[in-house]
Amino acid sequence: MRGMLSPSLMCADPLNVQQELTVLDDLGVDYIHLDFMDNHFVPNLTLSPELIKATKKVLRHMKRDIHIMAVEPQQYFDRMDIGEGDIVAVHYEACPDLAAVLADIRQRGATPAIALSPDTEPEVLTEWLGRIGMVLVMTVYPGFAGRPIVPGSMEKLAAVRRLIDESGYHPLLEVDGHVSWELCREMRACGADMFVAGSSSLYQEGLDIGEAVARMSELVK
Ligand code: S6P
Ligand code: MG
Repeated sequence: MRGMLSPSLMCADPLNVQQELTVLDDLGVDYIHLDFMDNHFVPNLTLSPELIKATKKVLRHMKRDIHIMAVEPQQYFDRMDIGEGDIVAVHYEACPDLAAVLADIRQRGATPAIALSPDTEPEVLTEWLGRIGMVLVMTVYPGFAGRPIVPGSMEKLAAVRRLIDESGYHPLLEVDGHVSWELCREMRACGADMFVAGSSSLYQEGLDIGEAVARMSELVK
């Protein structure tokens, strides 16, 4: 399978959200990465549930890749209008009843996913791989764009890849955090399928978005 891009909307121009979405959609990008934060699980706030819901009005082909960095993530599902076609990642560390949260996402017709913060061991995934459509590995500490990669992240990505391959299940593997021009190829070699592209790549100032998408797609193909 070719590597897929998931540009991070929190890194795009906040005054031109609709245009940013339309341009990416027209370029044939597979996913748009939508970060939600609650200022508790992480010390920041980003896209609102209402903005995440509103993206549905303009997206035609591009799918929503929703990353919820919040405790009790279920409380936001209605407000984000989660449904068919969405991938919804909740944090392993934030869900005491993970089975119920994943079942809720699936029941809405969306694809459940588990996100792992940098300090969480890959092995916690073992019992869940048959119940999810994607694993999101964070290679920076969650909460902000523009952070440095956490040492050991490549090894962790490769370890999650092995775990998935040995499980007999086929969830996608997404990498989120400092997916730079320099590192995205190595992340691909470690087994990532989906690449969250933010301030380390697509959203660097002065780049033509069409050229940047083409260049990154080629690097992770
Ligand atoms: C961070 C969030 C990420 C960022 C992404 C930004 O907590 O989950 O999705 O948007 O990491 O990309 P970069 O290249 O600035 O790290
Ligand atoms: Mg994210």
